[in-house]
Amino acid sequence: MNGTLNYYRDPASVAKKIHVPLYDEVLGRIKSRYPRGGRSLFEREMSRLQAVYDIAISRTNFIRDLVRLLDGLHPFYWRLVEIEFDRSKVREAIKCVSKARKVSSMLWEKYRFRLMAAEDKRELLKISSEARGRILSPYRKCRKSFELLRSLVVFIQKLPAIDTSLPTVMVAGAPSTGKSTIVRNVSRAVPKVAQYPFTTTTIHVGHYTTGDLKIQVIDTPGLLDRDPSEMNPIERRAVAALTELDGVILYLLDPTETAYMSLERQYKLLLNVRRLVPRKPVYIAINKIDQAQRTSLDRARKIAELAVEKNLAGGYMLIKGINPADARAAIREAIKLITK
Ligand SMILES: Nc1nc2c(ncn2[C@@H]2O[C@H](COP(=O)(O)OP(=O)(O)OP(=O)(O)O)[C@@H](O)[C@H]2O)c(=O)[nH]1
Ligand SMILES: [Mg+2]
Repeated sequence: MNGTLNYYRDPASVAKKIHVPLYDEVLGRIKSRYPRGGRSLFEREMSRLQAVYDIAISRTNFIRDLVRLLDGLHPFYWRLVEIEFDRSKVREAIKCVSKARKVSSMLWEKYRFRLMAAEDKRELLKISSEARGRILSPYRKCRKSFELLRSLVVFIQKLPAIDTSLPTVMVAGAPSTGKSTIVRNVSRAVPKVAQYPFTTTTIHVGHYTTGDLKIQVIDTPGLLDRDPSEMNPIERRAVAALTELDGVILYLLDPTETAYMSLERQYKLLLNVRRLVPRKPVYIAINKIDQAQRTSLDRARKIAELAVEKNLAGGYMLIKGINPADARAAIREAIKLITK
């Protein structure tokens, strides 16, 4: 957990210790551990019932760790979870398993006494068989819940580790503006770089140390200039980072002929980002200056100046992000907006 905020710093490592069995696996475990023969009929039936109950409970102990994990999940991670999972369904699934544990405990108490009070062999066998069925029944009803919770835990196991206490630069912009190139060039993170849009589909985290300052650098997927309600899951992951994490946004402008979006649309996108995060500092880097034509560069500069004038950005610079020194300089300039 993060000491000050009580959030898990690396939920993936916590989730890796949680195993969610499927209902059939719980059943399989019971069958393989089923006590057979030996002692008196009463003892045998009692120990069978006990095995059913004990295994069902011990196999679902994960629910406590999972609830604790979800309670300590930073809102950013919750946003990522909610892109893939319906939160109310997750809640229902947890309720289903928790309830099954409670109901089975009550039934176990009840049937233990009924077994003890059985008057003959036939009644004993009848009560015992009924008890096993009823103790397992609430778990069987959670079949889908087990599946959902398992995929949720597997999803959390893959979430990136974000340290909310570090000064953070979130690299954002339209597709193919060169975001991942910069993150690769300043850190050990290795997000894929390619010419096609939406190469990055999820959040990547790297670290860049300059002097005494350790900076967390976050690569986000490309954004399109459209309303959040129309965004695809890839864009929504970028928005999750921009809105939920503290830090400064390094907004890249691509002034080249081959840019995915015109400079006007990239400006419009900046306005959209501003609307999403009105108070977060933004620093603009006009990227790929090695490839841009003079006229486009002038236009990009005008746009950046307008953005600074309108308080949409705290400053701008021109870079070629493929050059590691330029990439580092952009991160250092951006972080100044929050560390000065
Ligand atoms: N000429 C030139 N090309 C660059 C520069 N920076 C990045 N590129 C190229 O631009 C293309 C896209 O780069 P990426 O880093 O994948 O861009 P991205 O913004 O992460 O793209 P998405 O993840 O798809 O949004 C790649 O072909 C890079 O090599 C630069 O400074 N100069
Ligand atoms: Mg990328």
